[in-house]
Amino acid sequence: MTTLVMGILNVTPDSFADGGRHFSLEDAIARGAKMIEEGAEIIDVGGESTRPGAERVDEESEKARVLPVIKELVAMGATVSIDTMRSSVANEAISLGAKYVNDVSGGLADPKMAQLIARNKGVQYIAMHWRGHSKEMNSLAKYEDVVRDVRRELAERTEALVNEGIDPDQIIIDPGLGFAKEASDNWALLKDLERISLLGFPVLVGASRKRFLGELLDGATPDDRESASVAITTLLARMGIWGVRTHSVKPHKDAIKVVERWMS
Ligand code: PMM
Repeated sequence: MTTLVMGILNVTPDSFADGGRHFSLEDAIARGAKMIEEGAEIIDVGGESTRPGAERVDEESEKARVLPVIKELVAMGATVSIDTMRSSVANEAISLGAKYVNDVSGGLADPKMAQLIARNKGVQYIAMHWRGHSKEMNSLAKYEDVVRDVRRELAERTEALVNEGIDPDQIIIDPGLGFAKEASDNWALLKDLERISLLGFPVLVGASRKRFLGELLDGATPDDRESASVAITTLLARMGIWGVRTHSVKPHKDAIKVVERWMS
């Protein structure tokens, strides 16, 4: 199965990776349209920055940022994902046609999220490994064995989601690189991702332009982490991962094509 590319459309003024360049509505839509043209299978629209230390955005501002963009992208025929921890935002996004709910908290931030997904069987739910909001997450990066601990916490989370009525088929899991993780934790998770896959759910990975790549590359800026991000996509595609969440689309699509041809 081909690895899917989920293009990131952060509609926030402070997203660490794109410096808020995609903040205006017209710009966001144009950027989304370009990602569709380049072959992104899913466009992930987010209105709240999850950068370490970030303040939470209020619900109304979050809706005002993402909903008009989702409406336009759905009208263009795109498969849209809403990146939110709030069930109220997810609910309106679903009404506008979003087919994925990407919840970095895996349902922990909003107790009503699981019920919403359980009621919407046509929606896929991405449950990421998460231990707490951005303001506190750096202090929560404490593991005995990061792969074992993340795997156990994801297993507990998915079990709780299924107990709330979500179909296992609706669930995609994500190890949550950079979320309550040190650089070494991210590398350990990538190296041993197979153990996370063994939980039996499709796996999405978001490594694109993250800080641990900057650390590896002697302080490279987010834009300068692009080739390293593509290298990670190549390795993930080689292991048959379900999807990658990336800022650029074309270079990642090309990398996946190379892997597919190589393996054919
Ligand atoms: N990372 C960010 C935001 N949302 N969602 C998922 N499922 N996985 C991630 O790794 C993830 C995410 C933060 O990165 P960004 O600010 O570059 O979007």
